[in-house]
Amino acid sequence: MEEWWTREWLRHTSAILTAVSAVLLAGKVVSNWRQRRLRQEWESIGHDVVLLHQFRRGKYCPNLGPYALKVETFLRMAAIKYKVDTKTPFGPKGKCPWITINGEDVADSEFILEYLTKRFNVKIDNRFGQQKAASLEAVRVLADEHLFWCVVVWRYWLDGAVTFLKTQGFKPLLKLVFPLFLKYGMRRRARHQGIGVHSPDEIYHICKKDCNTLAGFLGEEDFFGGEEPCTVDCAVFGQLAQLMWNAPGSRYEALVTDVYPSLARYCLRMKERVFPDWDQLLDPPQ
Ligand SMILES: N[C@@H](CCC(=O)N[C@@H](CS)C(=O)NCC(=O)O)C(=O)O
Repeated sequence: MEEWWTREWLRHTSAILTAVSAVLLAGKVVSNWRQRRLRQEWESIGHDVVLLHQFRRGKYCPNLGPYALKVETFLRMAAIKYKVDTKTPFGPKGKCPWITINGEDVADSEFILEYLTKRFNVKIDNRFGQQKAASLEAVRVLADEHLFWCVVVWRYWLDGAVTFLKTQGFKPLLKLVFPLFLKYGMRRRARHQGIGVHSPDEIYHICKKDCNTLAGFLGEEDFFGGEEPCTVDCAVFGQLAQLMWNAPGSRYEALVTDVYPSLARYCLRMKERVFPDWDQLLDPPQ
């Protein structure tokens, strides 16, 4: 009886393995070459100019990502020169946004803001004492690490990205794939994070409570930093902007426009102050 691994079988198998290895190698070479080319392009933007890697612009809000909007807001408030790259939105930690500056990459919005504050000696928070700075940090964590989850879980899972897609100019194929891909992925993540075990009404209730806290903290002030915006305003604005502009017609939008209108007025104030060119940044520009 002939062995199952005849010479013929071995020849075929090794040919297949060689072909697969050649394809993988070619893929690696192309990706390395593309990466080198991109790096050269990025380095040509100039010394101390930040390249902000983020998602494409939206129809009503310059960014669908709250953390990218946070970084862009900070860059403007601190008058740091920057350019936007939307070809490579995901960085070394697999998240958006990230930046490249003088050939160095920095990922995570909060690390980015800390890095830039140091590098450019940004003084917008210098007026705060330790106690005020601590309560502002608590507000930031509420916005970045808590409110964020309510909004993304509603956006991608509970609403299946239906409302959200109205705010973006994605190509038809992406519009089809996006909800399928994100809906179940977001459900799994939300369960791991903890918020995903609650009912839609409970998630809305949690979001409302966060908005209530933010409105309470803001009080009669113009900004979370008081008369002038501070670094934490970048984070809060990044998150609230998603409710204000990227949730049209939903009860999540109504949380800022109807239930806590001081938050809507705050969003408009930040927009006017930091993004006078907001309408031109939209896709399509207004
Ligand atoms: N802690 C990060 C969070 C960044 C983040 O979660 N970004 C989202 C977009 S808003 C993302 O990249 N999600 C893709 C993923 O998690 O796979 C920061 O502050 O930058």
